[in-house]
Amino acid sequence: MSRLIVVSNRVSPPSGAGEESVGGLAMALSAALREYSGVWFGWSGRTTPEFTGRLHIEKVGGVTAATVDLEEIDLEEYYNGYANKTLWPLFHYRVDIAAFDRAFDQGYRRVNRRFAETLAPLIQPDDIIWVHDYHLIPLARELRSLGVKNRIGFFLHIPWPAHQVFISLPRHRQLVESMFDYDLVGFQTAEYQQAFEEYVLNEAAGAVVREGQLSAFGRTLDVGAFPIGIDAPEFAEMLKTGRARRMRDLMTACTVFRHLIVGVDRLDYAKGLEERFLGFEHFLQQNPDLRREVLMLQIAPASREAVEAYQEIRGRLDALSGRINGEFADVDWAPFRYVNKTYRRDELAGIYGAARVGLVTPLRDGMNLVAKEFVAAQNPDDPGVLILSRFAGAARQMREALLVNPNSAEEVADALRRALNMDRAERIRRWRALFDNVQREDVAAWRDAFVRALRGAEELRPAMVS
Ligand code: GDG
Repeated sequence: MSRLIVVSNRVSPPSGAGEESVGGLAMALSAALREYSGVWFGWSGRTTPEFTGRLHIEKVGGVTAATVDLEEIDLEEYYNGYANKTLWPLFHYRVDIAAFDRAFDQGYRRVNRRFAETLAPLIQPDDIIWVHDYHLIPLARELRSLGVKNRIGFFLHIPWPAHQVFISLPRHRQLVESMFDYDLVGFQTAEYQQAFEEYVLNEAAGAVVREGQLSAFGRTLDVGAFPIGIDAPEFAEMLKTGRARRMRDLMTACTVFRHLIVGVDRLDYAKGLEERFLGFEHFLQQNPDLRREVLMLQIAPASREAVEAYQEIRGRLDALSGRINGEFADVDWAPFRYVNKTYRRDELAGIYGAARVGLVTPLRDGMNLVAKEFVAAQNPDDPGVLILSRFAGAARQMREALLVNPNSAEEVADALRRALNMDRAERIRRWRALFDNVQREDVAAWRDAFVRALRGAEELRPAMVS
């Protein structure tokens, strides 16, 4: 029986609800691999003075983790450089802050080659390989050059940008050409898939062979939309834990007579935190009658602190949150709590459960799992309201949320007012539809659909590790 080999930049095997690894990809892959015994390959998180290619193999929670150390310069040029200073901003429409540096490009290719060289000896003839995210786009090309013939799939967790934005990337054609070494490329939404197809047709003289199959560069490639979800059964179990309940009760107690508005995001400019804070400020200005009835809690654990754009946004958010409280707080009351701590997942579940409004307003987001976690945590008899950005991939599935343009403080403020005034019947009706979707299109459905498509028509069976 064939094994599933998952490859991503970082490897963080499942370790339960207390796990503090922040980020959608880590959450989704831990959940997917928890069911599926498989091999998870990637960077160990450690650096060594010289690259050795030595593998560290560890078995954690039913998953074999195979990791490799990188050099400091790799981290600078590949991870902090090409991945997070070039591709991440560009794919989130921030061409203005994307860095185009030849050294980053070279580092990116070098690390992809190093990954391929370390991984190739582990691969058995009928394994299937599933590569994740923008850090590793050229990995299949490197594996093929080493003679790997296995089926290899790629899933992009972030948006695929519109044609005009994508072509701002120097050597964009080379990057897309390398994608044609995969058998299957998956996107979060049909919109991103279409943007990719548009590029292939217009810039690479490609053609649509049939729906979901493209040809270009003398090869054919299957493409599809596979919207990622949360681990719905695990989340439901987590809500029943003592910690989740205690956190919900604590939050309910400290917001007595007030409604909790909650946001939870990695501290990232793509998450629209500044715009969200301004939207909340506008809401307070426009709604003196509701001011004392709300408390907004924004949890934003720091991320990618080595990248300057992340240090800058942190400073701006500190100033803005201080200004909002300075403007509106009273001796016995403050409207805003902004915390940079990382919480346990079960505690987050409790916090979502106590909230009347989930405010999820990224400027661009591949999917956004927080929106789905918020919905999963609601009390069916008295659910909260989800306010969701139109520019999150999740907006495609979550039509019953209050959809907003995150750039507009007015729209955010109006949606907040509407959510707070929404009667229980409408809240239940909207939540029911959202919840059904979160349950149905969960992480297991995502994994199975992708693996099935990658295997072709072959029956899906859990992979075994020898
Ligand atoms: C990428 C794409 C796509 C947040 N704070 C804490 C914490 N988190 C967890 C959340 C959620 C995850 O991190 C964030 O997931 P998102 O999906 O919102 O965003 P990205 O990290 O940007 O993920 C995204 C995703 O990949 C999956 O494909 O949806 O569009 O950008 O699970 O709960 N977790 C803990 N403590 C925190 O303080 N433990």
